[in-house]
Amino acid sequence: MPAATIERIETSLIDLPTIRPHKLSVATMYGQTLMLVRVVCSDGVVGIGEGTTIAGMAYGPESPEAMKLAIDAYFAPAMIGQDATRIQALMAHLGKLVKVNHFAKSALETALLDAHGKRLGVPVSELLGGRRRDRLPVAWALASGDTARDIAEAEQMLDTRRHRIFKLKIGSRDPKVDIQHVADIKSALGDRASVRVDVNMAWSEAQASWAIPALAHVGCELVEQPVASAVSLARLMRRFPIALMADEVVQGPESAFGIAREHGADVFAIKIEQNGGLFAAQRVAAIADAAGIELYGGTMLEGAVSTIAAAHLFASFAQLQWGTELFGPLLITEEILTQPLDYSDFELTVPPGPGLGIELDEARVKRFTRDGLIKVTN
Ligand code: MUC
Ligand code: MG
Repeated sequence: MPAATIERIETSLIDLPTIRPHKLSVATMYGQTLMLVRVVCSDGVVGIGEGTTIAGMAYGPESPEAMKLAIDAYFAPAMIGQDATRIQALMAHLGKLVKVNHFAKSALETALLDAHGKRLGVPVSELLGGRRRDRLPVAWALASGDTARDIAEAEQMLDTRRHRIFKLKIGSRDPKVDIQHVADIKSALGDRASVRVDVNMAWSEAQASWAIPALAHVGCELVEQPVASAVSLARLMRRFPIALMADEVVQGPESAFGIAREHGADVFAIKIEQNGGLFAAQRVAAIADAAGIELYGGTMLEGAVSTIAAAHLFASFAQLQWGTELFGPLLITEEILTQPLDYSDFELTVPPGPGLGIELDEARVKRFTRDGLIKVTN
C-alpha cells in the first residue's frame, strides 16, 4: 500500500494583467493566463503546478484552456488512486496514455514534486539531485516596442539592481529598424549591461545571414532563435562571432539530441513546460552538457508557481553559463503569493522551504479566477 495516493485533481484558469504590453514577433501580450493545478493526496498533502503559455495559441500548440481540458478529461481520471510518491513512474505511465501535451505534463509533474517535497520536508531542488546554487541571475525582456521607453526601463532596472542582462524582443519590424533599436539601447547602456536578442523565429535564413553580423557589430552578445527551422539554425552556426541560442526547437530530449548531433546551437534555452516537465528538461540539460552546448534558464513568462519550479531545476544544473530569464512574476501586476519572491541584486533566490517553498494567496487567486471557460479579450 503506497504511503500516499492521489485523491483529487483541481484545475483553474487565472487571468492577470501585465504591467505593460509585451511585444514579441508573434504577438503582443496585454495579460497572462495561468492554468493552476492542485493535486490533493490521501495523506492531506496538496501540490500545486502551473501551465502557462504566451499569447494564447500564438507561441505554441497548447492554450491554457486546452491544458485544463486535457487534465480534467484525460490526465486526472488516469491519476486518481495512483501512488503519488512514484513521480517518474507515474509520468511515464501518463506519457503512454497522452501524447505530447508538454505544458499540461509539466504542470502536473510540478504539482507532484511540490507535494512530495512537502511530504518529505525537502525542497524540490533536492528531489532533482540537489542544488548547486541558491541564487540565479535573472535577465529582463525589453519589449515595449519603443526604443526610448525600453532605455528608460533598462535604466530603472539597473538603478534598482534588479536586472543587468537585457533580452530585446525583436523580429516584428524590418530587421534594419530592429538593428538600429538594438544599437541605440546598447550604446545607451554601454558596459553596464549585456544585451541579447530574441527573434522568435521571425527571420528567413537569408535575413539572418546579414542581420546577425550587424547585431554583433553593435554589441549584441547572443541571438535567440533567429529562424524557425533547426536545420537553418545549424547552417548559421559558427559563421558569426556571437552565440546562437535554440529555444522553440528544443522540445524534449529527442529534439535536443537531434540538434546536438547536428552541432545546431551554441546555447539551449531550457524551458520546463516546452520540454514536457522538469525531468525531461533535466535530460535536455544533460544532453547539452555532453555536447558542449551551454545553458540558459528560459521562461514561458510563467507566474510564480512554474517560475519557481524552473528555479529549483536550474539551481541543480551543473552548468548555467547564460543565467536565467525567470522574471515572469514581475511582468504581472498582481502578487499571488503570501510571501513575494526575493528578486534582489540582479538575482532570484530559490526558496529554501519544502516542496516549491511558496504559498498561494488563495483570496487573490480566487479574485482573478475565471468563471467560465471562454474569455473575451480586448
Ligand atoms: C521566449 O521566446 O523566450 C521569454 C521572455 C520573453 O519576453 O518571451 C519569452 C519567451
Ligand atoms: Mg525565446
